[in-house]
Amino acid sequence: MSKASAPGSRRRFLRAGGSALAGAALAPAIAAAQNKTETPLAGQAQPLEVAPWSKTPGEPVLWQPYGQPSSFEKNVVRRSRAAAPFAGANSSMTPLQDLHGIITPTGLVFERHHSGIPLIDPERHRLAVHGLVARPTLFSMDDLVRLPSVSRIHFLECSGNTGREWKGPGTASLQFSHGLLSCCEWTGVPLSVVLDEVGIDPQGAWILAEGADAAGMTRSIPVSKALDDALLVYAQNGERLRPEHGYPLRLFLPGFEGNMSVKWLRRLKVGREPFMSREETSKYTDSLPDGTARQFTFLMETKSVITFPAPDHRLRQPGFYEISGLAWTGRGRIKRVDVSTDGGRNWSAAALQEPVLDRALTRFRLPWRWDGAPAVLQSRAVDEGGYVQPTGRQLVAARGLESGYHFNAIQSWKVAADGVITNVQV
Ligand SMILES: Nc1nc2c(c(=O)[nH]1)N[C@H]1C(S)=C(S)[C@@H](COP(=O)(O)O)O[C@H]1N2
Ligand SMILES: [Mo]
Repeated sequence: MSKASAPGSRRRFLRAGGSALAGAALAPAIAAAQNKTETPLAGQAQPLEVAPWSKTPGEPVLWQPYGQPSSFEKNVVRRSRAAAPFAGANSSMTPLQDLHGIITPTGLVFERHHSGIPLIDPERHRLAVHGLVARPTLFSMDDLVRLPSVSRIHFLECSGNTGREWKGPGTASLQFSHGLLSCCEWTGVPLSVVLDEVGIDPQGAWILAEGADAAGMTRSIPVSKALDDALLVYAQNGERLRPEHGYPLRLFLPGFEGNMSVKWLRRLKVGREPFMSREETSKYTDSLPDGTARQFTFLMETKSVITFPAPDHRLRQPGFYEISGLAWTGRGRIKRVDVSTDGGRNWSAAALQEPVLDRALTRFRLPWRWDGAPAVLQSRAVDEGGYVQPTGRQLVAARGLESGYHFNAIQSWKVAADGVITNVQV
């Protein structure tokens, strides 16, 4: 046996391990422990308790044929603002405060439905492609899944995300302020492949996409986007779409507002002009102070938010914390994220977790020692084109207070001396 198992060696082993692992934060405590025989740290060298779950065999294989999180994680769930007139026309939010890395687990992906979740039989589902095409075609799911496919990791954000922050802090939690946001691996057929199959007329400039839900949601998509990187998606994070995300087929437009990624897709009609549907005239336009509105604001702008610490957390004591958050842009890749702990006076560049993907969430991190004094935490994303995430004041100066969509301002979280965190505007 090795030296580590010799009598009396356990404490030396722990000390060595402790010293090797300790950063500057732990070094003084370890030095103190090494100088005394009985200290709180030396107490940690007592034999491990043998817990009840170590004494009997555990649950059998196939305990849960479809795996579920630990019951100790039962608070990590989507949440919804209640009190919509019809529960089907509502949304639920992703618990960003509890997530790690960049992929959103499918069961925690936010939902936005205009008329509930249709339960569609994939055998009976058809996609009609017609209008200015040489060969109008009805595709079955089997027809589509046979075609050449791709998988891409992209964020999906509702353009109404953070809409309540236009007029100052509107929500008391990260989940409710920024939770209409997710990032998944999407698998499907490039729309360009299907348009090639049907022979799109050179006069075609716009495509109407229609959902099979009771809302019959429709949006006009520029043909340039359709031929570039639009996907007809049937799988998400490795499995077929869930009903709430468009099973069996949805459109997916990387970097564009979530509303255009029409779920339960049943029809694509090619035309010369945009179709001026409800969702691109009375809704999903941005009212300006002079009474006009911006229309067809497809791109989701460069944005970021600190996900830890956030109002959904409370800091128990001063000391070391890792500030962590997410940045994303419909324009391409994130180049830099700056973090401030003093309300924007000083900024430090955060570390970006690789891989930094095109139009995906990017995780950033910055070590922080909280001294126990009030602090205001902010993050500011810069994309590869040099666009800098604006302040709320800059955004309001440019667009006024009538808009509900496309609010991408810097978010401020205030940490009070008691560790309580609130949403503030500075
Ligand atoms: N057919 C249809 N497609 C739809 C919607 C809808 O209600 N019906 N909601 C849209 C909106 S507003 C958003 S933000 C996204 C949400 O996608 P998710 O529920 O998969 O997160 O789907 C879009 N596609
Ligand atoms: Mo949306």
